[in-house]
Amino acid sequence: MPVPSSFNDIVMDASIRDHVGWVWYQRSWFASRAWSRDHNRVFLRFGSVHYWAKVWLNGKFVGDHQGGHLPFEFEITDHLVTGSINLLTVAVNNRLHPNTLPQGRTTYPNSSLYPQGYSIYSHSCDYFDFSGINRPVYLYTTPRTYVKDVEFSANVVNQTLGALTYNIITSDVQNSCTVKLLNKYNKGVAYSTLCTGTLTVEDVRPWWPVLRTADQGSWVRLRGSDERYQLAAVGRSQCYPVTWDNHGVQINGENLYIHGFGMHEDSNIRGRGFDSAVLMRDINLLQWVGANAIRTSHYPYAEETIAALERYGILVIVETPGCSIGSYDDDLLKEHKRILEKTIHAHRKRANVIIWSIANEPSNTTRPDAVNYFKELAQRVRELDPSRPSILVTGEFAHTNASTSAFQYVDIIGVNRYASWYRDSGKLSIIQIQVPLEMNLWYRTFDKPVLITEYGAGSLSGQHVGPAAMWSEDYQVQTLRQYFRAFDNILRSEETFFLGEMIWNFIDFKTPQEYIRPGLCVKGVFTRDRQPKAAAYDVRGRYCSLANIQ
Ligand code: GCB
Repeated sequence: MPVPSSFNDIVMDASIRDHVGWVWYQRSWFASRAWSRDHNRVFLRFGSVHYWAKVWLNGKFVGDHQGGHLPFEFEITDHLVTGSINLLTVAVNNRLHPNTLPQGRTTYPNSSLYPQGYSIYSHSCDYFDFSGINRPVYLYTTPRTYVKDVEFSANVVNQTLGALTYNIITSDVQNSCTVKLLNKYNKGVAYSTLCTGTLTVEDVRPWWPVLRTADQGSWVRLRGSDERYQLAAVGRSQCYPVTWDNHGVQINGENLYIHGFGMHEDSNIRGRGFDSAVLMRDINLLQWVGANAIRTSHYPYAEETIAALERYGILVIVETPGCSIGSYDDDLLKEHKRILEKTIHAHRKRANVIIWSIANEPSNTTRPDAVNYFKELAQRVRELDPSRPSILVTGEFAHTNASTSAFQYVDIIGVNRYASWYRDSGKLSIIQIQVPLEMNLWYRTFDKPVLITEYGAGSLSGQHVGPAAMWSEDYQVQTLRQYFRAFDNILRSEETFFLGEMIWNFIDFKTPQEYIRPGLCVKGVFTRDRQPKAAAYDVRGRYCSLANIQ
């Protein structure tokens, strides 16, 4: 199997495409003597393996990891044989359980209509659960003493004076570090010899989502005191203060209006496998259409993706894999907290990460067990990252007016709403009536900003029906136009609470086999091979004018 890639769509074998359980990967390679342990440490890093990975090197167990959308790594210095061939073995199990995120279920029908031992497997979300080693695998070395991590936060004082507070975490205690802050032309702008401190920079320009050119931004480079280790790029820190209140979210004091998409990591053949060409195509489409934000529905995306979006000034709502949670208990809460912590840890340094999404469409959000569950998770976000707001995304049929529901604990209400699709199918005219009413009701109930995180209509690319009817491109165009009018009405009203609009979905994506969809969720504004449908031109008109782009 190629890596990175999902294994499902590579082969002409349905039993592999639909496989649930263990699969084994093996790879051998020659490790240079230059990597010898006298001078270096060697690490093995996985961008993500879906869902549970067990790793051996040369037959010796190295470690395991659970969680299908998060990076993990092991130090393999003591397992590696330099000057020789090494054998890496990775066992991967994609079976989801009621206590994994997302949840899955295996049932055994008690019926003579099925053979003995027959099992039925399903998972909680509607996307195809692509599995395998989905993201890149890296081998890298560090010196024996090395920089393990850098914590930092930045602020702008007095309009143009930047202050970067940092803490360098090293593998062994160090008395001094060489710290140099570079601007985007790689010119040093601040220096220190302390491992913990604050650097100030004159004349900084506050960050704002830009659309068009890639901005390398100001990177921080740090050198360990042994002069041999340089952390290439730790990414741009959160260089701006995000603030929020019950009316909206501000960046550097300026109100933000979000116009973007819910997405999936999904492409033909590779499935969820990371592909830098697909990523660049997506960024080009996001820029062309004028989007300023995406939500990593319904799991955290590759680090490479968030970093590339940062360079191009596209905001990101990072979501945990808590999709359509159907039952709550202490074990699941523990797992959700663990995954939430790892998600925040993986993406917290990116300037474009603006909101943490705790879950998408949980069920029974008024039930005491759910209320308590989300209270704890919202509290955990606040403890881990008080500098960004949290969001919880409602399902289509959540109770708008139950002020004691789980939504009371988060900072922003995310609303998924498919008027004239799942409800009142084919009745386009109700959109303008229902959508403003409901958004208002969410706001009134919770006194918090409301972001429409999903809305849209399915369209089969190339299908045209006049007058517009469901599944045609015409219907998708008409649906979005009705929503745009509804949003404009909300924005014109006296009350300010509407944080923005996110279409479901950016692209058509693969779904499990079922009779309500033709193998794909076709709500994409672009096809799965990343070509515009008719609706894309309307969206471009609106988003570019919202972004003030000609
Ligand atoms: C939703 C879900 C999303 C689905 C979408 C749909 O509410 O959040 O995962 O794909 O509806 O198209 O049904």
